[in-house]
Amino acid sequence: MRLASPHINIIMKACNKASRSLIRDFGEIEKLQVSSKGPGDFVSSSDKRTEKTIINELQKAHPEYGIITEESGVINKSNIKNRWIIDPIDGTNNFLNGIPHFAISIGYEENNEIKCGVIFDPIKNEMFCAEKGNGAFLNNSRIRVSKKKKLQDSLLVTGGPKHSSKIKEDIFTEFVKISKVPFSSVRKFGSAALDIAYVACGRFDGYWQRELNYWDIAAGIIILKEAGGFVDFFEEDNNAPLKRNILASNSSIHEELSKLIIKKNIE
Ligand code: 2AM
Ligand code: CA
Repeated sequence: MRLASPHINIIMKACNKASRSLIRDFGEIEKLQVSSKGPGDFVSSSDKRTEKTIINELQKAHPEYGIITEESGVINKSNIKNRWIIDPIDGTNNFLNGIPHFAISIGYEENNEIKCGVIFDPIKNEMFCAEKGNGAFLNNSRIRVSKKKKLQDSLLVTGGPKHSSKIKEDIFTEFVKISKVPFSSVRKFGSAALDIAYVACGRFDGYWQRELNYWDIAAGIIILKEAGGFVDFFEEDNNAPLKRNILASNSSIHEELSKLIIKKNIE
C-alpha cells in the first residue's frame, strides 16, 4: 500500500488491534442467539470494548486530539482542530444477528476537513483506506469508482429509516421512486460505512441515506472522494452538524440520482 502518513498508520494499527476481540466476539454471537437472554447486552459490551481499544491506541499517539465517538460522545471537546471520528461497529444490527457484514470506521479530521480514513471489515479482511491526495485502496490495491454513466442499469444501495424516524413515510416514498428507475436495483445491506466503501471500489454505483450520524460516514467521505466519487449532503440542518443526509456516487450518475431525491424540507 502506498499510504504512509503517520495518521493513517495510527488508524490502521488501532483497527487491527480492535478487530481481534471483535472477531472473537462475533464467533460467540451464534451461541448467544439460541440462549434465552439473547446477544443484546453482549453486543453492547463488545461495542464498548472495541471503542475503548481504539481510543487507547489513538490517544497513545496523540493524547491532545479531540475524539467524536458513537459510544463515549466527545473527548477533548476544546480541540476542534485535530479530531478522530470513530464508529466502533458500523452495522451493529448485522453483528447482533450473526451476519458477517459490519466494519470499524475511523476518520481523521483537521480544521473540519477529513484528511484520511479507514473502514475495516474484519470478517472479510477488507481494509478500505485513503488519505487526501494519495488515492484510495482496498488492502494493497488501488480502488476506483465504477464507470457506469447512467442511472438506468445502475446498482444502488441505501439504508433506513431508523425506528425513531419521524419521516418514515417520506423515506419509503423516496425509496419507491428510486427503485422504479428501469433496469436498476436497490440494495439495503445495513452498514453505512461499507455502503460508501463499496461505491468507492465500484461494487455499487450510488448510495443515499437520511438521518445518519457523522461517525457512520466520516471515513467513507475521504475514501470515496479519493476513489474518484462525489459526495453531497442534502437538506443539511445547520443546527445539527453531526447529522447527515448523504448522496454518494461514482460522479457520473450523481446528477440523475440527485433529481430523484425529495428536495422539500422533510426534516
Ligand atoms: P450502526 O450500525 O452503527 O447503528 C443502517 O442503515 C446504517 O445506518 C448503519 O450504518 C447504522 O449504524 C446507521 N444508523 C445510524 N443511526 C441509526 C439508527 N438510529 N438506527 C439504525 N441505524 C442507524
Ligand atoms: Ca454507525
